Amino acid sequence: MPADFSGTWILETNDKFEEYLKALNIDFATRKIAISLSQTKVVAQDGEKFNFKTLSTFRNYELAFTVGIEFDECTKGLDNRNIKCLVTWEGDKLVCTQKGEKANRGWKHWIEGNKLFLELTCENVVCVQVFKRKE
Ligand code: YOG
Repeated sequence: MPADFSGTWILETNDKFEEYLKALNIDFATRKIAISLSQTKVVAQDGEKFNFKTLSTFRNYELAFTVGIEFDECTKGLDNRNIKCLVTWEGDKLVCTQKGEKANRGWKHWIEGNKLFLELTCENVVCVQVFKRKE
C-alpha cells in the first residue's frame, strides 16, 4: 500500500533550485526572489487523486491530478509553459513526466520518515527539495 502524502510540509533544504530555475529560463530578478522563499506544500490525497498546493509569500501554485491519467498543465505564474503530464507510481515514489518544450522534465515525490522529498528535473539539472512535516 503506497505512502500517504497528505499533510502540510515546510521546505527545509533546496539543493540546485537556482540551477533548475535557470534551466527553465527564469530571469535573474525572479530567481533571486524565488530562491529566498520559504515554501509550504499542502497535499491532499484521496486514493489515486491528489491535490498539491505550493504556497509562498510571492506566488502560489496548485495542481490536481489522478495517477495514471494524462493531463494538460499550464505552469501559470511559474515558467508559464504548457506541458503534457502523466503521474505514475514507481514503487512508493510518485513520478511525473512533463512533456513539452523542455527536455527531460519532470518531478518525483517520496516520503522518508517525517520528510517529504521532491526531485525536480529539467534538462541536465536535478534540484532536490526536502520538506519536514508540520507538527
Ligand atoms: O510542484 O511543480 O510538488 O505542482 C517550484 C518551481 C517561484 C516563482 C514550485 C514560486 C518553480 C518563480 C512548484 C514558488 C519554477 C519560479 C512557489 C514545483 C518556476 C518559476 C510557488 C512543482 C509539483 C510537485 C506540484
